[in-house]
Amino acid sequence: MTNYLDTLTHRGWVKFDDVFSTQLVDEILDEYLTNEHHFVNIQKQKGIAHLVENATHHSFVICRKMLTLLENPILGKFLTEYFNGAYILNTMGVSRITKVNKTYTQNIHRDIRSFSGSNKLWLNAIILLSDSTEENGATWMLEGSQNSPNKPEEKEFFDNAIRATGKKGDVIFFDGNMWHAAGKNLTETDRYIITPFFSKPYIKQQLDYPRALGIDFGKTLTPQLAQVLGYNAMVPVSLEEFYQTDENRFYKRSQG
Ligand SMILES: O=C(O)CCC(=O)C(=O)O
Repeated sequence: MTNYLDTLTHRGWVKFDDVFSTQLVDEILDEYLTNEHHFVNIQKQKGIAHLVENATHHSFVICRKMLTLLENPILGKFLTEYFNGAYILNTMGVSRITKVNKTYTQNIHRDIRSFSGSNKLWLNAIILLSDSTEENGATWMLEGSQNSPNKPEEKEFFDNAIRATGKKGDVIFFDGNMWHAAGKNLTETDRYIITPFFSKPYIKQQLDYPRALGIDFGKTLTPQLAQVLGYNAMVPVSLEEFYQTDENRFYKRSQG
């Protein structure tokens, strides 16, 4: 793992090849496409569908097969080493890059709102559900930009950024401070990715996963998956929930 961590530190990103089988990835994409309308309906009801076209968030709340992706032992070991201990899932969504319309991730951006410098608070991942090439939208990444709080100018970005290409089933990790953008898709075939973003347990999740999935659901999970989904880092909502013996605490001591 040391080599992967070194690459991440020096380049700002690193790729793990062939982590997930084509069969698993295809099953996950099928389940997603069958259920995408649930997300789009809510986006439409709230009047924001045009802002988030081709992107859905917290997709595994409905598409449960996706949870398998969070149980991979190699990625788990890497994440534990990166965070030097406990970590949780902060957010996770699916995005599509098409030839015909724009996805907001194609804008130059970074996903952590407050620059955190070398503090290891947040790590982005991209799981490739499609082969990702320069022609179909592979991510532009400006190596080194993870060390700077300032957004680069468009010219500086596109003159110097590299393309993080890969194959279906590969996983790319990159520093949450890195400025990046999805590319354009010049092909007729849509490109799909899943983006789990991980953080230290004391950073608020973008959706309260333990309550969204249910406390009883947590009891059916492996300890590792329950940890990643935040079941050990919950915030109590009453004094009764707050005053607890150690083993029953909502936010466990192990969470940093
Ligand atoms: O599609 C990509 O390659 C980039 C995705 C991205 O930038 C994001 O989800 O924040």
